Amino acid sequence: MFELFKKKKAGDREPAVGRVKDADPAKEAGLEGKRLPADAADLEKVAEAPASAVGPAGPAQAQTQAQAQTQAQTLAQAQAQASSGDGAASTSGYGTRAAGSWLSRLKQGLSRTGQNIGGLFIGVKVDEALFDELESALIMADAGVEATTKLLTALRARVHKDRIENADQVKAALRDILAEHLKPLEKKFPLGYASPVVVMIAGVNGAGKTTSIGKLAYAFQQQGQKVLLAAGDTFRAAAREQLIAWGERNNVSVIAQEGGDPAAVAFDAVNAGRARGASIVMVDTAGRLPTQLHLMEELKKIRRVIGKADNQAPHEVLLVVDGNTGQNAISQIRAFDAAINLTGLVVTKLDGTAKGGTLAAVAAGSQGVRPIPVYWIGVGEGMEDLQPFVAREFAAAMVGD
Ligand SMILES: Nc1nc2c(ncn2[C@@H]2O[C@H](COP(=O)(O)OP(=O)(O)O)[C@@H](O)[C@H]2O)c(=O)[nH]1
Ligand SMILES: [Mg+2]
Repeated sequence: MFELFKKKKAGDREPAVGRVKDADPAKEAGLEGKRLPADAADLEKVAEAPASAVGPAGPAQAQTQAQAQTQAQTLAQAQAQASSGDGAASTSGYGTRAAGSWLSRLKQGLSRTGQNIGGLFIGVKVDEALFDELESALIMADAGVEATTKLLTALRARVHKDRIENADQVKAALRDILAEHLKPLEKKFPLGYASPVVVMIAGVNGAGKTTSIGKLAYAFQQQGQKVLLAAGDTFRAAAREQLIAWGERNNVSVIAQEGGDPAAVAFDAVNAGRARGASIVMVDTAGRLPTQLHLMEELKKIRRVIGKADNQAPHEVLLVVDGNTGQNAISQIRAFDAAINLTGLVVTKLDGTAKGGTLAAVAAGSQGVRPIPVYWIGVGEGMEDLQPFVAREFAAAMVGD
């Protein structure tokens, strides 16, 4: 049984339940080649079905709604705070919010690393001891051996070539070298090249997948995109409710199913997206650890089944990584990449106590990781707290500038 939720204005949710044909990926083989307009037509019927088709909310459901409501309130507060931020207008194209406030949050978040690295250059001579301390500081910041070695080699060469004798200039050189090093991870998220662009989102529990999808729904709408969401985390009712709440806040539809198969939800969302002329469909998934092999298999299946609804899809496969994860992030990225072939990363919670060096490790291909682009960074819980990754800004925050 499928539910479709479309929120037009506050208090106007229209849940409806109907039967969707051939959407059970347990019959995965049977789905081959079926790109059914009939499916889409059924889904539209579903959307128009009377709300009375929904059973009364049980206690469990009532509870998850209460949780979603609390989250919505927290979010509204965060937004109210965010919108009172100051600074220059954003040049990111992600809304009109002041740029100063999110940049200062990134700096605040990386302040430990910023102080550890930036502090080394105060009132010292440029000598071997400085390079030694810098090496330790980069390792402490989770940059890993490969990136640290590469950065220091480049820095020594530049100090030598440019005959730098002043510690402040060494710091400036390090900032530039770090920015160049991170630059290959900087990539604008492409839009509009498929109808719809299908984006699958994965990651461990609590990384910030659902929140990031909510923020992205907002950002994409700001850019004139028509967004559809798929509640592929069918594992927890609260997760579905959370995505639906984000959908309501953004006035976008959410394809959801009570329990059941996440691949089926994803499949139907792609078809519904095509039928409704959505420009982008984002598929949420349940959190999982790379060591939970059966759950990694499930993720592969979701990817395969999305491909049956549209053989070019998913166009983007994103891993959401908590910026506080440290070195373990590398093994997460490697494992998810091996399973579902990632096209991009979203690094969240960089407003907290993240060290930041992990991105330098990714850029260096540390421990065999592929240098996968970082499309966005999360710097808070509010709607506008997801910003494109800019290597230069990130490098500046890491050296405490
Ligand atoms: N401070 C901060 N919190 C975040 C950020 N992104 C997500 N969160 C919070 O992290 C928690 C888990 O997020 P959620 O989206 O539910 O994670 P999921 O399990 O991966 O879907 C929530 O409390 C979010 O508000 C971020 O960039 N900064
Ligand atoms: Mg979630």
